[in-house]
Amino acid sequence: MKFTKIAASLLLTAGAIQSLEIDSLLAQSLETLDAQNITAKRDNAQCHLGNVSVRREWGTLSKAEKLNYISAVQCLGKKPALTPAAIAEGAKTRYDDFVVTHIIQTRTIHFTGNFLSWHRYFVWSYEQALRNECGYKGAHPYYNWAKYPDPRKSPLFDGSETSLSGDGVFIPGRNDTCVPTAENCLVRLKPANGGGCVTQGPFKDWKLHLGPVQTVWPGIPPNPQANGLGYNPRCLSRELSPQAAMNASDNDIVSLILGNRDIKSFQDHMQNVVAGDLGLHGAGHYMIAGDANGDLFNSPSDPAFFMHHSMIDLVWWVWQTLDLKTRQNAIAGTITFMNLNPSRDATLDDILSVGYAGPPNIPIRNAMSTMAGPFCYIYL
Ligand SMILES: *[C@@H]1O[C@H](CO)[C@@H](O)[C@H](O)[C@H]1NC(C)=O
Ligand SMILES: *[C@@H]1O[C@H](CO)[C@@H](O)[C@H](O)[C@H]1NC(C)=O
Ligand SMILES: *[C@@H]1O[C@H](CO)[C@@H](O)[C@H](O)[C@H]1NC(C)=O
Ligand SMILES: *[C@@H]1O[C@H](CO)[C@@H](O)[C@H](O)[C@H]1NC(C)=O
Ligand SMILES: [Cu+2]
Repeated sequence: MKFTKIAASLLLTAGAIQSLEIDSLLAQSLETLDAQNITAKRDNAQCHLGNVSVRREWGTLSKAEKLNYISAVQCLGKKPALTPAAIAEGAKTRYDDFVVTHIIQTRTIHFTGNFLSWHRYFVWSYEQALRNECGYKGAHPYYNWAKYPDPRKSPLFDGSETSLSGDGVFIPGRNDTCVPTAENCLVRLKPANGGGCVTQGPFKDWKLHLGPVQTVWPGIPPNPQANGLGYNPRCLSRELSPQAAMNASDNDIVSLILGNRDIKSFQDHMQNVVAGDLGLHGAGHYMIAGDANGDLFNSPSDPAFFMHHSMIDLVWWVWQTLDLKTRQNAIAGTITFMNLNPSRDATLDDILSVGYAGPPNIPIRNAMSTMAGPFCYIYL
């Protein structure tokens, strides 16, 4: 009962624009876990609802919690990289270790059987670095797209001192952005009010060091290396887009969760861009856009990446929890991007690696429950 009550009270104080169906599903997931009093074996200990760490929506964090998170991210952006220059010349900071890992593995972690589990492990690894190396005290927050039809008005992107900075400066006279590519324009995004460098808020001086690899954003100087791992310092650009946010509405989230009973259709609908619809994964990236979020490879260069991917993980967690028996260990898909180079199916024994980002390799099997393996967290 404990968590259901907390959830109910948070929903009332979260500044939500309306009561969302996804919040009811979230509360239902907590109720399920509570009713079963799930106790999972972790690597060295036990995880149960009495001591699980609780990830919350950015808008529900206190000012002190937000500032603590922001300064921890900036701290990672100042510590030296662990990645050797021989692997990535452009890796200058501890933060860059995460970007490099994502760039190197892009073709084997998207549109693959490990997409959800790899990104779960990636966000957790980042959370551990923030906590263990940079003094962050909380659980990793998330950004619930559906709460903010206009991302520019969200507490995460309002440009204030408690945001991850807001929109980029407005660049007039631009073309529409075609997704996924100009040649295959399935979704046409109109220019909004940004497009250029972020010049205000805590991340106004944030620098991208790596990439681009395949950004849809125009006018970005190419990386000195074709693999995007060379040093290419430049500003963080963004274009917060209410149009893209339309494809991550409450209805989109709930339809995905309730309308897809097997993992293959669930993960495909989450990632696939189809005519007129970015899908939840694409919508979350393109509502932030700019150089980084317009680049499948280099997207973690923008710290907002981790807020979006926590929400992706939340959606998977809710989907799993609605039918733990059949969904906890459900896996589908192969080990290559869209299976374009045909390959075998992924299995629970395949290895997840985050490289120099830190934590050891684990089998996918250990990343299927957020309360087992190395993890001990839930969402509220
Ligand atoms: C839930 O499980 C934990 C750990 O096993 C135990 O300490 C606690 O008493 C249980 N709570 C209820 C309500 O059964
Ligand atoms: C949770 O509590 C159990 C005892 O019930 C303890 O063994 C374990 O270390 C705790 N786990 C965490 C993550 O604090
Ligand atoms: C807009 O697109 C056209 C056609 O591809 C191109 O020639 C032009 O340079 C683009 N304009 C800008 C501002 O990017
Ligand atoms: C996706 O967004 C477009 C606007 O770009 C909108 O017309 C369309 O209805 C949306 N589709 C879904 C499924 O949300
Ligand atoms: Cu990714």
